[in-house]
Amino acid sequence: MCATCGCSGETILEPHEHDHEHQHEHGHGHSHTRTVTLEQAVLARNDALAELNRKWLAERSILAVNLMSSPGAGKTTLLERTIRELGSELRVSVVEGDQETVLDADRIRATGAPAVQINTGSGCHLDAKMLAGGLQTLDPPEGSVVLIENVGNLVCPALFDLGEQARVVITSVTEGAEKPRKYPQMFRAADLVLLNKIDLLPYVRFDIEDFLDGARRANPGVEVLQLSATTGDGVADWYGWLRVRLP
Ligand SMILES: Nc1nc2c(ncn2[C@@H]2O[C@H](COP(=O)(O)OP(=O)(O)O)[C@@H](O)[C@H]2O)c(=O)[nH]1
Ligand SMILES: [Mg+2]
Repeated sequence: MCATCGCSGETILEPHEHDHEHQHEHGHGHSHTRTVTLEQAVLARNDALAELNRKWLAERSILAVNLMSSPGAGKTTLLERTIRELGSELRVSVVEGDQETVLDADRIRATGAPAVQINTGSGCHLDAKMLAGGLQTLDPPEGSVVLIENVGNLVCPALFDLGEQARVVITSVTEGAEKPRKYPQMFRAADLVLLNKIDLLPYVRFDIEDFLDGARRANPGVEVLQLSATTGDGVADWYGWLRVRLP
């Protein structure tokens, strides 16, 4: 269950009887107290599993990076290019999250990298338990890099720690410059912001200064890199960012 929107990716906890204390029922048949208690419990359980993932990754000196964006921002395209261009230098494997289909995992495998697809059904984000399952299947080698493509969604994935070392948010210029102001949680959680599809800047209205201002209001000092996953402009800086984090 998603603690933000209540979508049922997986219900992992039943509320206990004592959660009913201090409840006041609303016309729509649930209480806010109970909802908050359940949300906190879901997130606490996730955080505990995320810590296990972090330990597992650290023991194997594996760098795991969680890529988050709205659908279509260019996550898979950037992963494809990254693997093609860095594949001889880094051992990369990929965990793909989508509600349905294995399309993105197929795209990644076509580059030669191992990939596992996780389908979340009605769920809107990956969680730590899903990543643990993905890591078991992939069995990434020591000293390698695991790139995690989260479910396309600028809201819920921000809440769920996977045990990754770094979080990257990708926004594309076709989405509008105000997105960091509208979805500040996602930007607040980011270690790096990538502004993708800069090749389209001549064709869309996008105020880069406004975007940068919004990103920095959400997350002062956050690094922002501008690139195009299709033309390759600016990707060298992204590769540099990855290289300095290698185990
Ligand atoms: N013009 C342009 N199109 C891009 C760029 N990156 C991705 N796309 C296109 O955007 C669409 C969605 O890309 P995809 O990688 O599947 O996005 P995802 O849903 O975030 O994985 C595809 O048609 C890509 O070709 C880019 O830098 N420039
Ligand atoms: Mg994708």
